[in-house]
Amino acid sequence: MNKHLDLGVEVAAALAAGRPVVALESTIISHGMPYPQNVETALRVEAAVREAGAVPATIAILGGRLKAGLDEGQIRTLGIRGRDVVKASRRDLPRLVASYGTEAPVDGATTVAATMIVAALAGIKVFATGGIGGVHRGAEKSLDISADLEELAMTEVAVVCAGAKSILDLPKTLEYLETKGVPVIGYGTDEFPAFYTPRSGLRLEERSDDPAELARRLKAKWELGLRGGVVVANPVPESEAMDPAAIDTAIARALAEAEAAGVKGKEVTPFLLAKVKELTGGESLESNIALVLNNARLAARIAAAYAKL
Ligand code: PSU
Ligand code: MN
Repeated sequence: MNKHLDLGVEVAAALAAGRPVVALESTIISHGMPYPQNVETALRVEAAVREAGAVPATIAILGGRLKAGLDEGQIRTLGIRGRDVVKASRRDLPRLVASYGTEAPVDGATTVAATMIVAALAGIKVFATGGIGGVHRGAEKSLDISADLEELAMTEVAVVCAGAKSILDLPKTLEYLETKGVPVIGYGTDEFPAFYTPRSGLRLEERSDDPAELARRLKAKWELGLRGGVVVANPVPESEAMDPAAIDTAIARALAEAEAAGVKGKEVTPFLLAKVKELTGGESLESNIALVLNNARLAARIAAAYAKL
């Protein structure tokens, strides 16, 4: 066990007994959704993981300690503080951890990249979220590429997501993952899903329709000594999907506003997420919540199958 990491009681017991555990990220709580829906969703996602037979481990950094497994009060606090909590990716972990025991210990909400790191330290193999970061549109000029992609290249955790939002350049994101040798497996689909919509028009080479078979692919990858993660791309249920034209319009406007406001670095993604939400009203939030729940249930089934191998 890493000296900087605390496991929740239930998480520790499940891991020790080889029972299934699903990691959950916290940037989606603090920076990805507004209060109070962020807290409600985080708690519903934990309940969905439990109903599907696994133990949820929401991951964050509290007072400079890495945490895998939060209680309701801790989740609530992250949701209420929102964007005042540090958005913590790989590069932020040393600074936050070093703040432990000082007069000003720092809290951080973990991105996909940082959640993967903490999950790997804890021995958790399956992680559910909404969407991963990726190559941003205009990356040929800005070089804005999420640290999530490099993490997927390095860290042995499977990330169940609904693809990525088209605030990103989805073809370039898939090219990057191919270069880095990261399998991208469509769950019940031959296409990469585009978060709010089940289809992007981009074909995937891998598909699986069965959580047990998917778990065997994870096992095979890691038994081969191939480092890095796997993307499990689980499309939003058709009944909860958005109208592609409406979401495209909102995204185009959000991107133009980000450009005009000169938003840079780690602020880009939270800015775009907030704008898209503003421009689409409650509808995008509804489908966001539905797809995260859908991913949590699939992740629990994969984790349960993996635990039996
Ligand atoms: N995409 C979403 N919702 C999110 C995020 C991305 O649809 O909440 C968050 C995740 O935590 C992801 C992070 O890891 O944003 C990526 O940020 P960046 O692009 O700065 O790497
Ligand atoms: Mn970025």
